[in-house]
Amino acid sequence: MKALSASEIKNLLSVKLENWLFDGKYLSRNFKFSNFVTAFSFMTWVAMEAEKMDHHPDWSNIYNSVTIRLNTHDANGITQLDFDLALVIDRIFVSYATV
Ligand code: H2B
Repeated sequence: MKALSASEIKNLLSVKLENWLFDGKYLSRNFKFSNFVTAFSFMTWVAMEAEKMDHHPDWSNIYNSVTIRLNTHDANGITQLDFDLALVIDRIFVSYATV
């Protein structure tokens, strides 16, 4: 999997992932929930999808807040896999917001 260039990353972000930031190393987004259990449930769902994709997030959780950072360690950069996983994560988050 080939690492994408900074301009490719910015372009893909602006088209598909407006809520994600690129800091030069990671795609990142923060997610807020009503409480810890809901946040952790979201993480569980993301974990199962990440495992299926064999592509895993770097993340942290404080109470109702989950911060996710994506990159591809094997390629030492951002690849299409990170965009694929970010879209899956966004879809999961949207469904949480409407439950
Ligand atoms: N996740 C992420 N984020 N980056 C990787 O390079 C990566 C991964 N590599 N999950 C996978 C697992 C690799 O180690 C296995 C062997 O496919």
